Amino acid sequence: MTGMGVIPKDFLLGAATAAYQIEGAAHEDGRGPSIWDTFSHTPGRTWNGDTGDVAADHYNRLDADLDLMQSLGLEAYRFSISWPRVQPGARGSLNAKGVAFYSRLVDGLLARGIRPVATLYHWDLPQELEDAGGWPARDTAERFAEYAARTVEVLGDRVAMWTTLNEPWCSAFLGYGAGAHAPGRTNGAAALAAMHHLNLAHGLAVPEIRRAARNSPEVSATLNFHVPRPGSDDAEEAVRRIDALANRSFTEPILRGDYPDDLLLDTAGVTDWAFVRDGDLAKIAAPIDVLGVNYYSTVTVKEWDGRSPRVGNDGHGAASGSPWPGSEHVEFLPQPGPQTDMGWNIAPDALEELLLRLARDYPGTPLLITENGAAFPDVVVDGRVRDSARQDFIERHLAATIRAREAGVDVRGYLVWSLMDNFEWGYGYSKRFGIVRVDYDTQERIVKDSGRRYAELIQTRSL
Ligand code: GBH
Repeated sequence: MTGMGVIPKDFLLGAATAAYQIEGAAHEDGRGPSIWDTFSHTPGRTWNGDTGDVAADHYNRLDADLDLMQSLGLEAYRFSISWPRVQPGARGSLNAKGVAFYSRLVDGLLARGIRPVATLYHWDLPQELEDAGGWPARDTAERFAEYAARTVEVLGDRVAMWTTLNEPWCSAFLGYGAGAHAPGRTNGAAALAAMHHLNLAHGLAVPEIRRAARNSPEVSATLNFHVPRPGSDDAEEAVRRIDALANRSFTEPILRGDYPDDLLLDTAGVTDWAFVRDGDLAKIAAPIDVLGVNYYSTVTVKEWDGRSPRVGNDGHGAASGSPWPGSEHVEFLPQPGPQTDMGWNIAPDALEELLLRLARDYPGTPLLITENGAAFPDVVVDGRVRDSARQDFIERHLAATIRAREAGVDVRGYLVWSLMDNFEWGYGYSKRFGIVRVDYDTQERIVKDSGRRYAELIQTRSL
């Protein structure tokens, strides 16, 4: 059956979003400020000065958006909970109005037969915690575990799948190293301390979630994976360095209870690693039930020869720092082949390869694609959004995922990024990832051709 694939009945198909990217309502119902409010309101930090103040106004359009999800036939919906909305100031009891919103969201999903997949942290750190040191400070990990416990206490009777952190690599290395994300700091040692405290936050939260949930939930972390490719004949070392800093910096402590030796060596000139205390690694390695995998593209790397002009250290725009402490000399070459509107190359085979590798390196850990998708400029013709490039992207990556599953990888589902167009962080509203178009003037939603096709895939279960 060449070109045809069957999507198994128990393979979960859904879509994902994140609080700051869609909710808006930045000042409503007692929500406090996060580092992304501060960052996006700082001139020069985001494209066009865009902020998430209004975004897709999802906070005020919840019921209509739930109906939209139902009309697409989604089996699962991955959303994130805004920490500053449910616990403004990051201390003490929860904000009832903030909790009420997520409670309505969860009930609305369950009423429509859609499985809620809740992420506790998708980058919106309460500003008060950043003022006290942010992720480079150990206390932030303790505060996160407490917020997780309190939040699961109120929603854990209905949510069966929890994710601690979304893409801690981005929080640590884009936030504190490159400065391309909030809080916009550019210090390699701080980025590595942030990495460790994010790992610790995850590990401290896992038992809290299990204790507070009362329904034996599936607990996970979501990591973003870089798939580095050699950009020259002698690029093995560059590939190894990027894999260590981007991938094994999180998979090894979380799934094996240790930091890789090569990572320690590569960063020895940047930090003495004194932030790792006795007992931390055992806590970080608290068993999880699922690993969330976010995959977008490969990167092509090589060692800088020290002579020719150095190529930029990745596609993170105007950032003044580096997300690669100790490996700043690695060059990121322009990507061969077709690309999305982000300048990221399109490589579905690399997703299949990544899944096979994770299954081999970390056997016994079920996987879930928690994000995969693409930005393309929309072509709107007579009110219809002709986004065949996005449709093709999704179909090919879903097919790659199914191939990995047929090869024996325990991959449980695929959640497309994103349900709807949204605030694309430093790129503001200039990039559209949705399978549903958002008109930011009217807040009208239009299901794109990719969304129609996705709904059909869910129904027919054939590719
Ligand atoms: C995710 O980040 C986020 O979870 C989500 O909020 C966001 O909207 C979505 O993806 C789309 O960006 O940058 O050239 O080095 C993904 C972040 C994307 C970071 C791929 C690493 C590698 C290519 N990752 N990127 S490059």
